[in-house]
Amino acid sequence: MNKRVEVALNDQILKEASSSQYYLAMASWAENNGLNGTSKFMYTHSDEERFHMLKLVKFVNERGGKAIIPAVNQPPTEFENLKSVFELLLKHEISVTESINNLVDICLQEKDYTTHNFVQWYVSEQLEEEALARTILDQLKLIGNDNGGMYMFDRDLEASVRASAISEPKK
Ligand code: OFO
Repeated sequence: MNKRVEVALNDQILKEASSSQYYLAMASWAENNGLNGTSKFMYTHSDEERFHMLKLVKFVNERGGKAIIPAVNQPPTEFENLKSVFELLLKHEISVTESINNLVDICLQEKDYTTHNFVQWYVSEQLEEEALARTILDQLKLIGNDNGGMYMFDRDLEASVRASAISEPKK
């Protein structure tokens, strides 16, 4: 496997692992603050990021490279409020998108069209994830500081996680 591509894929493994831990920290914070829907959403999201990481690990190894299982930095234990959690999620996803785009660039420069093809799955995934985070933030902006609205939001989020688990059991 092309060395430069291998290094970039390993960097991405670290990013996906860090994303998984970050969202796990958010899930745990939400659970401790009575936000069950948000907590379920974040636990699910954390699992998805772990799956993104595993997909990369397997790809690197199957293509004759060596996947490096990384140590990750400890994520925060406290968050300001519900809105700031989703703002951080969007900010984080935007940085992941940049790194995926960088990976696409490297594949093209190195003429590694197989990896380029593989990475397209991540390009579409990022599109979806950013769009979802923006939709959620728009809803939270409308709710403002209304506690009743916040309660409904959390409940709706729980229902949507349950519904998507039924329609697409694994990602
Ligand atoms: Fe949400 O990031 Fe993975 O790819």
